[in-house]
Amino acid sequence: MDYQFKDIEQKWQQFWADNQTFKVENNSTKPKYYVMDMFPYPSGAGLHVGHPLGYIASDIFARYKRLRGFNVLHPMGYDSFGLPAEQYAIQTGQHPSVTTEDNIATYRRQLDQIGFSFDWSREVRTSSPDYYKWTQWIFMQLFNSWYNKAAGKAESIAQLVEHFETSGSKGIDAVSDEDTLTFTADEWKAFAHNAKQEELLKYRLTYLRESTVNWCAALGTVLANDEVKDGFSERGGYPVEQKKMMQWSMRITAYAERLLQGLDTIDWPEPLKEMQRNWIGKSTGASVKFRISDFEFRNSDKSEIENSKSDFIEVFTTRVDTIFGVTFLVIAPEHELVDALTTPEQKADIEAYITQTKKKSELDRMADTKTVSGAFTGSYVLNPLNGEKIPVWIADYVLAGYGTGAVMAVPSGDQRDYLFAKHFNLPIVPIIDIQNIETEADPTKEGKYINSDFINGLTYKEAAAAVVAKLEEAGAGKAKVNFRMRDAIFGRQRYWGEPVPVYFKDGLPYLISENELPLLLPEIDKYLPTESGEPPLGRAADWKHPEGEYELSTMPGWAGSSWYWYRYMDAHNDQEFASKEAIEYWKDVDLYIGGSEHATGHLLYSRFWNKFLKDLGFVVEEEPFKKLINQGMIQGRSNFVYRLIDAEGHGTNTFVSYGLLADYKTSPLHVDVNIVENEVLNLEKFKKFRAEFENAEFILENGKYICGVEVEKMSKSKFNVVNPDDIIERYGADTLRMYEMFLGPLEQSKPWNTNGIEGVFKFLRKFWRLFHNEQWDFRVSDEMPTKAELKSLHKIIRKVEEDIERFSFNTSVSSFMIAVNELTDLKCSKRTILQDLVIVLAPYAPHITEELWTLLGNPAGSLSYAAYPIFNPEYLVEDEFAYPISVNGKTKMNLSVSLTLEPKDVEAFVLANADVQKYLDGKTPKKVIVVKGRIVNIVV
Ligand code: ANZ
Repeated sequence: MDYQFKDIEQKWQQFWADNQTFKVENNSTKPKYYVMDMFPYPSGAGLHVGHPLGYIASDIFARYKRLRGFNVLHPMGYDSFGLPAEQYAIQTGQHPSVTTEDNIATYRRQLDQIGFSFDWSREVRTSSPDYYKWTQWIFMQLFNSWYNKAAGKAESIAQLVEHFETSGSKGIDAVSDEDTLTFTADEWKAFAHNAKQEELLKYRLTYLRESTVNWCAALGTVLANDEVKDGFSERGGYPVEQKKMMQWSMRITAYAERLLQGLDTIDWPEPLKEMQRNWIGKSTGASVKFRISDFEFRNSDKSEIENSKSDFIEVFTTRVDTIFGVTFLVIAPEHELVDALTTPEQKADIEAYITQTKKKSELDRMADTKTVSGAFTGSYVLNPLNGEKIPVWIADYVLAGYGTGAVMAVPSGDQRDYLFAKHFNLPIVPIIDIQNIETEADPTKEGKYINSDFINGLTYKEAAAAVVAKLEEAGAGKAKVNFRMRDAIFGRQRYWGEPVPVYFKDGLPYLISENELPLLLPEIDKYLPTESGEPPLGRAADWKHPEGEYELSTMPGWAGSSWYWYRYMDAHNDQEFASKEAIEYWKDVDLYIGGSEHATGHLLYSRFWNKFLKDLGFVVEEEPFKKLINQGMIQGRSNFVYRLIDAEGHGTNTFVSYGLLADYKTSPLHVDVNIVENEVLNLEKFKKFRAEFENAEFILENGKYICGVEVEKMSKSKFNVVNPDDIIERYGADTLRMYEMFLGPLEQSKPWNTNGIEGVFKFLRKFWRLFHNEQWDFRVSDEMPTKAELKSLHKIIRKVEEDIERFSFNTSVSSFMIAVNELTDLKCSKRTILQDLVIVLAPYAPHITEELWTLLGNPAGSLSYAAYPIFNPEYLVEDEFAYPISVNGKTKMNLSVSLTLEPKDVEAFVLANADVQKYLDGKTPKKVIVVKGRIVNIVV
């Protein structure tokens, strides 16, 4: 029979499902291998051909690893909480769970058609209560933990309380809020219950914090920094403003150093690691306290300064060596001391400036390095080393959330400070002996300090150390490491997410008890905030904890995806998020494939939760994803038609073919790529593409309408979306799989171009033909293979092995084509050759190979667990060599001689050759030089 891909593919997909071919157990004598994909958010649009790219690669790898004798875990699931289903619910009233269900069904149907070897018995859905029960449980563990810096890990709040009860706050070295209290054991015991709870909240790894958030009014929620692009929401493009709100936060900063160190231990793409390093943003420097000068001269309320428990401004600097060049201080407009520092004369200026900065987002503030703006508070501080009086300004280039929200400005050392000083006519004290102060001082230049007291003449390193020592002596500063990363906001004012397992009593949060988990998402009448502006959960009638009010925000999108690889290990466990045995067996993900857009979101949060779970002893590995690959984007390949413009400049209903554009005035228009083949427009289909084209006319070239082409993002609005269903319908899944790999290196972005797919399809048909005679009857022979056949086979065995191990999937495809061409030319139908070839091709084209494998007489379904053929280098040894034969130094011809012959036999063989004789012209050679495997030189 000819290659009937449809029947074959359906048959095997059904077989795999019925027989649970890819179900794995959590134990085996084989070594384990865990291959995971970034699970999809099931959107309404379904999959386009770009989505499966990574899934196909990981599936090839998983299938290959099975053939190599590994016990392979290759699961799939759905990241099914999220905004689009909720937006749809707002528009249509349909419950997001219904939309989600429908979308999952579409995804599943599409995924099944591609022939993935997923163990579907382990499917997870983050929105299902038996999953989010454990997301809530992890939240509870975080709430019940604090970070002990001395121990370098998270410990239980109960341990902290015990310490407070025996030793008070002394000896606690924690990552906590800034404003923790100092107390003795007796004082602690005397604290009221609420005061204790308030204090503990400052230590918990998930805690409430008033923070400036990215508030998107149109979406009715807070967004993470990476969900905001240039002041607009990434989803929907709605404006985002800065707003203060009480929010759940995750103390990810506790793990900053470990998150940084861990990067050196994992096999991830370097650019991705670099993005995480930048995000974490470690800076080594110093904190310096500048005492506030003369505050009795000011009218402002002194008690404010006393209340804030400081009569100094603390700055963070990476250039403490420049302290003698400080001529003013700048604090963020949001700094807590602004009110206290503002003198009555300056009040109007300062207030006007604050109003102005509120309009700018933090991103704008960071991005703008040109505009200079600020206002003087009217107050001064004193330089701790030379006692100089320094004015304090506010300006929006200083960010409230970074360092201490205050900088010592050194106009002779820092570009922004320089521009600021110039603009406001503030003094500039040169401290480094270089000509051009606009060039940032080079800290590696040695012995260049001037006007800098005791550090004049020192090197940069010596200077920094000397200044820190002096500051420490004076109690005015110390060395400090600062991280740019902030604690992560952990809440959304939305419906379709995990409820936070917390209720409030007297304004303080308490966990519900573990046996109340899962805290189910309640039903509500509308998916909108309440009239009083509370999140949608505020609408739920009778949704109340016996002890108090439930938290009304839900968890953010990243909650469920921060631990899902563990759930796959033991997906149906209702006692634990995964059993200890399962975790000890699978340990971590060996290969994780997904998009680079998750570089700082998901991949950072997952590492954080993993480290936390490790600290508590629930998991065994410090890092969750050993190796990670980012697949490139598949771009769309858009097609265009060109509308003729008439003399008045109006569009007509006539379209000009691409090759004739030079002769006409036209305007381009996207046309559905599905009605274009090899750039030729299907005119009939075009007339039906839109009603307005019904009577379209065409100016053709050579009787055809040729479309223009451009590479763009694949998107509905550009009519360039290619659906895998259509490709499968036409060519089958095996062709789709191979073709997606054939497009180019996995990591690279590349345009989808259906033009080359025929070639891949023809290859599979040719492969099928190897096993059949002219009449398409299945026929293989049991004859011994020839050397040439063995050579072809072993070349591909080695090539595919090398390629897959290097994740170079595209290069194998062309090698398969070469192998099949060679074997076709050799008219090879030998069982031993073809059977091994089937195994080697199986990871790429699993359906056609399963069919042939059974036709070869093997038990159905056993191909997935066959053994990958062992490469034998002997078959590749060349046994003949085409010697260049040179006569008196001139190469005359080439002559193939067996490489097993010794030089004197080669000589005899060559001289006996009739053609060589002709060149010798009857003469007897004076000398014959044979270099084995290289050349034969005859001197006459
Ligand atoms: C004095 C100085 C002199 C500085 C000099 C730089 C150059 P990174 O590496 O990013 O940590 N800074 C500190 N806190 C800030 C804030 N909240 N907003 C804006 N800028 C802030 O940079 C740290 C440096 O950035 C610090 O060192 C401080 O300026 C500024 F020649 O202090 B520097």
